[in-house]
Amino acid sequence: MLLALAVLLVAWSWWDSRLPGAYSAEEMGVPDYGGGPATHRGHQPPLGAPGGGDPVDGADDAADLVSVADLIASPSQPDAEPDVRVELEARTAQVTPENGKAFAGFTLNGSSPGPEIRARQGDLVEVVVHNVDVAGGATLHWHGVDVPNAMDGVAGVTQDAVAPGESFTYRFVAEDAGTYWYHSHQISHRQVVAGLFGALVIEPSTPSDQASDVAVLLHTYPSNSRSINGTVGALWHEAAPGDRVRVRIANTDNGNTAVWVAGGDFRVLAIDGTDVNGPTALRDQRVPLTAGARADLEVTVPATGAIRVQAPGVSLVVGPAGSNAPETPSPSAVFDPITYGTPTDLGFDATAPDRSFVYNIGRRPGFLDGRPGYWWTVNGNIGMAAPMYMVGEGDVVTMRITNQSGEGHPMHLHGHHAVVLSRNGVPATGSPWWVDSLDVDHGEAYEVAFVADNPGVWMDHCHNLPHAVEGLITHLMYDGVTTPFRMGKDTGNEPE
Ligand SMILES: [Cu+2]
Repeated sequence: MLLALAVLLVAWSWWDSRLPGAYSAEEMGVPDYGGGPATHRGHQPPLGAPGGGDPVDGADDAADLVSVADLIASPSQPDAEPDVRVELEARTAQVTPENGKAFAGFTLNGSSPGPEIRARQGDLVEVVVHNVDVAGGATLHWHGVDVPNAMDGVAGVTQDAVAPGESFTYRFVAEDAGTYWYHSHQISHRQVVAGLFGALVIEPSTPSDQASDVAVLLHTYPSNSRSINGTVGALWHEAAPGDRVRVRIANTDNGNTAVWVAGGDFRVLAIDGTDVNGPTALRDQRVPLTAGARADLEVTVPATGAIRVQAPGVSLVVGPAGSNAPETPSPSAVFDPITYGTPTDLGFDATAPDRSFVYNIGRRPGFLDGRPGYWWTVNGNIGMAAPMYMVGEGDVVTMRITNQSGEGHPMHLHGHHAVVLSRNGVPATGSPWWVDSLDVDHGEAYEVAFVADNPGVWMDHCHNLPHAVEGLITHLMYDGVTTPFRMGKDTGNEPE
């Protein structure tokens, strides 16, 4: 009898976990209002809850809904002339990193990484992606840039994957200076590692204190080639003795890495694209970089020789032509942003949130889309049973992220930057520590806060991309927003 019940329960779990061939991001997850008032959402009732619809008055008011496709840059001037315009051709290719081993992957304009895109703060940026022959389709996501939702590049949520022979035009205003990167958000667990990514730098509108700056992407290709801007080994950036140089570093891998500076002091000027307030000199510390994260380091070229910025297996030598700097092992001391720099105003009151969410990451056996496995959970639930975080525009939101899953997770919220309030109950005391990619280790608990100021449907997921495939995905859903796009095996859209 008990056995029969157990079998029935398992069978029901399996049945209930299966996804339809096409489904909307609006159907994903169980609405969580974070202690605030219920909000409207699109037409789709949650799966398993027929007749869901509008939680406020029980009816859908189509007239009140805004489509994610209409959440664009400069809606009043859709044809405004861009300041920066780039065309990118995505192709399937045999890729050989400089000094590295070949693999079957992808290129953008014939190379991986794709071209570095540079804009100045305030510029209207237009990027046209042409998919020449990437069979599964492709998109571009602007990692860390709080773009309008229609430009977020998430297949099946904010657009359809760009099929071979087709194009898509991204337009956004480069509002926040900083270091970012772009990558495909279609079948991303395969396309990003195999080459569909590049650097995006938004230069400040006011002149910077540094003599020059250089962007470097750390990446491990499928051939196990560990690279810096596509080169295995060391790169060199020319600078004169005494020059202060901003080295913009992005970790484009699925796993954590670290960077350090051999032979001199350095400062951490920015984290995840946001300048640190009052950065002080550091020495002999390694700076951890979780998946997707960026750090801008300021180094000063010595009077003789050069200075070397290192990461495991790769490095950047900064100095005059022909100069060199010794390699050093990774320092044992670890840079901690939670005490670094000087506090300053956040611009909002995080002590009086409109909504407070919890994002507890765990792991347990169960079914994800009918597949048995040992899946990631959010607040104890797998897949569609995980929460959908519901917000209204203007809400001040806090989120407590904990992890008891046995592994660390680089958590990435699209469309917003969150500020770290505390870690393991210890308040942040340094510069406001703004993140879009936050490493939450097993056993850790972070309290973060943000202002819901960018309407749309935004992924909030693990950027160890295979983990996203394994269900570590939720969405932040704004009041009154709807998406016409669909995911699932019948749609060609597979954002993870
Ligand atoms: Cu993860």
